[in-house]
Amino acid sequence: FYALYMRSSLAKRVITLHHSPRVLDDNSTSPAVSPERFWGSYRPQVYFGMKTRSPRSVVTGLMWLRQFSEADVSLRHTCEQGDRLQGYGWLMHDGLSFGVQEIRDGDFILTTEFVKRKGGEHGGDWTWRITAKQHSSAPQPPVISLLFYAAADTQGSLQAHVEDRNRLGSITGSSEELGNFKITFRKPSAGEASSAKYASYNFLKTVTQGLEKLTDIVRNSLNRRFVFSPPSGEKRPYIAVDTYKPPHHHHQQKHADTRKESDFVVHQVTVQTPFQVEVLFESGSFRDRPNQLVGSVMTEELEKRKAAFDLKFERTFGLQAKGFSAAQVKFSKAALSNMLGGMGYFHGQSVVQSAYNEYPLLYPEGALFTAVPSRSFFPRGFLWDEGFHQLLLSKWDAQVTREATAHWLDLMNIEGWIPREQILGDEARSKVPAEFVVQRNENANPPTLFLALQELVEQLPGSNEAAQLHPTMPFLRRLFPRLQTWFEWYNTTQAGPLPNSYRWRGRDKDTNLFLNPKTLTSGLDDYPRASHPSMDERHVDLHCWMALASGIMAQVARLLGEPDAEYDRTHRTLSDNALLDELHWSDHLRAFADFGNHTQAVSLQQEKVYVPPGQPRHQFPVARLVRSVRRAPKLQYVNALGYVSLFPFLLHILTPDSPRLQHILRDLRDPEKLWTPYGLRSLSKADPLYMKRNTEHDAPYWRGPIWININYLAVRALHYYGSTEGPYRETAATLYQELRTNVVSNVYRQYVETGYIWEQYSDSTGRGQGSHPFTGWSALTVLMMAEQY
Ligand code: 6A9
Repeated sequence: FYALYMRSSLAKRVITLHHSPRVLDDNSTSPAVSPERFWGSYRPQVYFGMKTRSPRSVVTGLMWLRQFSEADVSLRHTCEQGDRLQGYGWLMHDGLSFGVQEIRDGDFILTTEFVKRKGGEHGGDWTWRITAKQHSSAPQPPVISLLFYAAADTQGSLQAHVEDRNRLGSITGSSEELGNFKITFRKPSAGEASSAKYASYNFLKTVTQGLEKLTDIVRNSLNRRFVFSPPSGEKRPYIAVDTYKPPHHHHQQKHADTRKESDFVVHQVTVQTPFQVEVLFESGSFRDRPNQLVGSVMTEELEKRKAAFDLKFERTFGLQAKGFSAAQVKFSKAALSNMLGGMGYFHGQSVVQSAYNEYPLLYPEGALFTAVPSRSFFPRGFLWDEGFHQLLLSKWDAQVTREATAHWLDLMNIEGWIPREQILGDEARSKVPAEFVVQRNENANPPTLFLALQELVEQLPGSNEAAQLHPTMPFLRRLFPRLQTWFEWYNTTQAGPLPNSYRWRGRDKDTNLFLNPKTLTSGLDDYPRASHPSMDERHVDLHCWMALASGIMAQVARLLGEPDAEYDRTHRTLSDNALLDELHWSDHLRAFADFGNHTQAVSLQQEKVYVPPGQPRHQFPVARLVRSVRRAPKLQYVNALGYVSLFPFLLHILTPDSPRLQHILRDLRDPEKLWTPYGLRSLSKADPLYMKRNTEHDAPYWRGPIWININYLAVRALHYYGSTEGPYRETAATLYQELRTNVVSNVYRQYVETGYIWEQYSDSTGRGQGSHPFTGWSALTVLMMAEQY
């Protein structure tokens, strides 16, 4: 009985939240406490949409389609790489009150703008303006349908108000957090001052059982029975939403959706380019508004905010002053804006598992305000990405960094664990294949949020008195108990085999199916580690992350007047260059390295399939690739040269006079190893696993391509060693200039050529590759341009 009891109480630990008071008050994101951040473009997964920072927000959004195309109906809604847009993203966004986005879709360009206005008790008003222009000089300007919608999420209600037959003039509604509100759809015009344009109207009023179903509901309701007949032009049938009947729940349907139905209303306007159309949201509690935020008032507001944005951007990053061209500054604004405009507010439960659960469990419900790596492919929170995101955002708006960090730390369980990938809510879940959903509590991810905290601490005023009055201080005070547990969690659960060594848990188990079993938890996925995962491993990157984390723990503790001696001692120990040498320097490789049970004599080969004599070959399974090990592994340093070898340098653990720097700087500058004209490649060109697939289905990822987060750390480290006294100061300073120029020029060039910022860059051509747009850590290019580290 006791054993059983123990087991079930251990099983509950993984879903028991940390006991210290939350960093965020329950109502911290409410319109009463934070009215100016209540509404926002917090739906990064759609091309254009807004919601509030509340658990079950009414959402608003835009879909569109081009009429009279040869091709199939191309309904646009969620950001999809398959849509093959030539480019889209926020060009300006202050993270607070306005944004300007440009979307290039074939022969037309949509500009989507919003402006918010304070007033009342529910987060105020906002107006959207969509401007459509013909892009190329096609014989006829395209006819486009914009589909504006509002959808409730299990609470609140929406009423559709129809004027003249098919035209939905407005939606009124109410919800717990918004009170009463009205959304008005203005008629399109050719431009702000010009008169109305011919347009056709349609609408849909129905219900949905979840926000992830909106696209399908609209798609299934589309009908070609409508006729577009402009006064001076031919009549043509066009596609529009039609009365939609929710599917019947038959008794046979075992897994019929039993979720609550919520109102969903769509307004469709079909009009030929060029045109402009406005939608306004008015909050019922906002009673004394001076005028409506439309037409010239809207234009004026937009102009004001754009000017303020430009001013703040230059004040913050000083790129014009540094001599960057107007086009480069525009690119840089787009990079920052798309990170800000890509911030999401998610709500829901992770699916988690520990060694004590036979089946995965649902984590407690939680909220996450976070930036996302990519609006199309990964529109959700990733733990170690977020530390990099906040390095940039903290320069723009430290409050964003405090709030995002607080949300992340409030997701910690009693053990001190934070799930690495946050897939919260059905909408987020619908984008992730089942096998990637479950998060395991043995698994870490680099504690990069310490980098962001370091930045917040550095921003504190110099005098202790002034510092104590700064808003970062109460934040740190509330954060501290959680930081302590978080640090302790890494320090204990990821401990290595020797004192003061560390080991990533959660490496791939089926060793023989991979050329080198992956280490997703380290963030560097397929970067080569010991060929045979074992308890004897020690990982140099994790060692360095812990040296960094302990140093910042000590710093924060001192600021707060908390005991710092233990953290300080750990920091000194882990930063001790002699210890680092002992644990991780390989004389043979002349590089820092992981240690473990390793052989480099591995390759992928076709599995032998036994076909009995006389039997037809095709009746037997196709041979798959499996690993063949030609020489037995033994305990030794891992012969990989790449990002992991650089960590003692990347995180400034090496003292400026360390002779190891000489080797590192040499490898870094060697084109046969890490150097390329576009940035540092992840794995040496001379490495046996350079650009090798891990399985037949698994292309090289961190085995050659250039990643901007690590290049940012490298540029920052060169800046540090290049401006600190020591024998390698000059070499570092020269390399700093070169590497910075290479990375910045290439990311910029690719943006101009392709319309996107990318997840990684090819080390042979510099071409952007992987998911896009990727304005997570690749947007750190802005900081390299600004030389702010
Ligand atoms: C797979 C696909 C519809 C991989 O940027 C997020 C992470 C990084 O943290 C990590 O370091 N990316 C890097 O190696 C992307 C991970 C995406 C995993 C989800 C599911 C669903 O596609």
